[in-house]
Amino acid sequence: MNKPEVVMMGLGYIGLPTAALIAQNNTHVHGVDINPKVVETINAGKIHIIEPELDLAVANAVKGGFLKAAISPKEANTYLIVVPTPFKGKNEPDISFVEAATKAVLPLLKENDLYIIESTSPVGTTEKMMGLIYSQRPELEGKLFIAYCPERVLPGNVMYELVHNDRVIGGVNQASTEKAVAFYKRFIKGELHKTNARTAEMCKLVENSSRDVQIAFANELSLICDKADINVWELIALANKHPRVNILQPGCGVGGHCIAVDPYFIVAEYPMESQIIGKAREINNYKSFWCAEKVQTAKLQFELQQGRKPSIAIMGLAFKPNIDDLRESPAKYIAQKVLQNANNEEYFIVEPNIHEHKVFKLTSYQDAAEKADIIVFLVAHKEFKTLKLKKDKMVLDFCGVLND
Ligand code: SAJ
Repeated sequence: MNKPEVVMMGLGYIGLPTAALIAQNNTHVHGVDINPKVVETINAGKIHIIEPELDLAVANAVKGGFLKAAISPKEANTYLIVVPTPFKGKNEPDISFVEAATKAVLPLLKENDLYIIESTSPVGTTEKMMGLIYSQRPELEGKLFIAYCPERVLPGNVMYELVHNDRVIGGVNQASTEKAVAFYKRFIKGELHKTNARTAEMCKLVENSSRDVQIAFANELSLICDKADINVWELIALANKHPRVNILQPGCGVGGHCIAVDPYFIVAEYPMESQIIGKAREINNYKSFWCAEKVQTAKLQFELQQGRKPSIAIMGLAFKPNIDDLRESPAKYIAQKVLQNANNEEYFIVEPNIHEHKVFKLTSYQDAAEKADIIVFLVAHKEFKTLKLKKDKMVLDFCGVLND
């Protein structure tokens, strides 16, 4: 391949689709991942993650010679940092991957290069990385373009949203913002909104915190309604008939690698000020614990009433409906907790979007619903909506799958 124009540091859930999108536009991309297996898979034109339409985009990009993966970067004009930012210790953001990726490209940087961070990052990270770059390469001070541009795509709809979503782009100075906007304009149809790096960083955190807070409100209502003997799904549907009310749906907790994580980036930095954001995290975590406790209570109730142990179906393990992603999944947490409390009952674990799991023995949703005495709906997968449940079943619907 010719000298690449773009280096993509990180070929995960966001890096790989973004690399494929850029490459589709006949731009040479050198993708970097520390995992040699990932590199090998991509260079074979295949993918290591599940995302609709990504397989074809990567296959075409590799076949056309516009995307090549490697374990280390090369000289280019634009460097994108798209690596994970997990948390460590007591919910403190860990930017060591961003730092490592920056250090890896540092020796390759030259005047007029564009360096962009897309990874979700605590406020101030872009300025911090700028400090790191200029401390090692003082001759480049003021001669690079440095910006932050968070991704906003929804897993399951990434290839569409990457192109069509609006983006927020914040440079460390005006020239950097303009340069980054010009870069994204080549690939993105959504509007590109200009700001500074700190605002762009906070914007990403706020978007996901806002959703977390709204879901916490719905989850709090579900706890109240359980005590008040009111159907929370009906209640929310009715309240949402008001022209200015739009309550989200309660569930068995909040999962995934974004919404359940990003609010901590604000709380860790501004603990005194972020009361609602912190409390929302607590409520959403508590909701999963509460669901597991409810299963325990139902088990005991069944045993008291029927004089025998129930069989129990746990319906769904994914972190949200109709996907196969089990990472940070509240449903998986609840299944584990319920199994830890098992006392010789029979369990059927169901996840229609995966064929096998190394911990859970999976049962088909039809069999589980047919055989179990207690049916616990954790995820509103579309398959579950087709079930015709017998009248004698004890049903715990934590995700409103029966209320659609
Ligand atoms: N959930 C509810 N009730 C709802 C909606 C969602 O309980 O009414 C739960 C889901 O079941 C799931 C969790 O919330 O466990 C998160 O699901 P999600 O669909 O809200 O979001 P994610 O994590 O798949 O993707 C989010 C998106 N952010 C926003 O909608 C603000 C996406 O646009 C981001 O790009 C992504 O996080 C990210 O990477 O940050």
